[in-house]
Amino acid sequence: MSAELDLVAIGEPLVEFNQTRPGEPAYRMGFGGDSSNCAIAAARQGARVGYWTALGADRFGDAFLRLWKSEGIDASRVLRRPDAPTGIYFVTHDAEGHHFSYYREGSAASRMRPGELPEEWLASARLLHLSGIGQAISTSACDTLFRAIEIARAHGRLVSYDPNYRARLWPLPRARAIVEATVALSDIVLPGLDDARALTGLGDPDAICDRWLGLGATIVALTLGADGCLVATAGTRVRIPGHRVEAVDATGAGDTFDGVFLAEYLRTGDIRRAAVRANAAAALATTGFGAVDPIPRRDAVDRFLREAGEDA
Ligand code: KDG
Repeated sequence: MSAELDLVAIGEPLVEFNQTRPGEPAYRMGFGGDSSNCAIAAARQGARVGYWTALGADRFGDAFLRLWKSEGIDASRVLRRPDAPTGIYFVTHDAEGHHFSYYREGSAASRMRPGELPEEWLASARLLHLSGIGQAISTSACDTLFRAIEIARAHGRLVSYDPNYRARLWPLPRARAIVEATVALSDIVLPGLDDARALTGLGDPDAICDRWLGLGATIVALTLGADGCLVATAGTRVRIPGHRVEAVDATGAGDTFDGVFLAEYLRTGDIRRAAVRANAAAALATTGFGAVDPIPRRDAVDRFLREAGEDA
């Protein structure tokens, strides 16, 4: 079967209400959900992207379908449920950073089941992307994502995984066990440093990469916040320093890194180029509020890199 899509992502999209100023009771509506953010970031780089989930048969679900259509993302297999809502979350900001409050229990996506997966459509993509959040929202969602991995691997497709640890969604021992099992089935692992530290109990970025490469991943692309990223394979270490930007909201920056890294890696097969672009895009994503609006397009990343004197 020839690949029709570069990448498909699976998970839970959530409508976002992002506080406009710390301490003020005003929230701006937008879109979020790590796997959807990643899909949009890849599409904005020019990749052919698909997204699969289940949405409520509600207005927020309609809004997501309009969003993906406007981004050129194939959402043709997304399910709608009349008996369960699309999930939402609020982001509040204070001196310690940003904080999430979720309203997602029993959501349409959390009720996904393995038998609902569009198997042929999934198998037609070069790469499957999923995250630890998608696994944490329910047992049936976790089973569905493992089944999706099985399908992708059976068709010789790549699997990428962002562990995206959310302590409020599942206990650490369970998260550790599931994340380790998933890393062992993944080609590309894209963790953030804080999550990776919590999940491995290790502090040093190189040691974290060694641990996850040792489990079976081929590429570990570890984001280091303002310090950039470290990308590791069995024989290589690529370190890209962070960019100084006027950061106002880090929501979705890691997802942007994932989508841009994957799009560029699938386009060129070059982990350094992928890391340079993803690192720049993630920095740009922190300069605006919300998860989706500030995700940069290809030309914005080109311009930013030119101005920074970097070539990618
Ligand atoms: O990375 C940003 C995401 O965390 C946000 O969009 C919400 O995916 C989300 C989640 O489930 O926490």
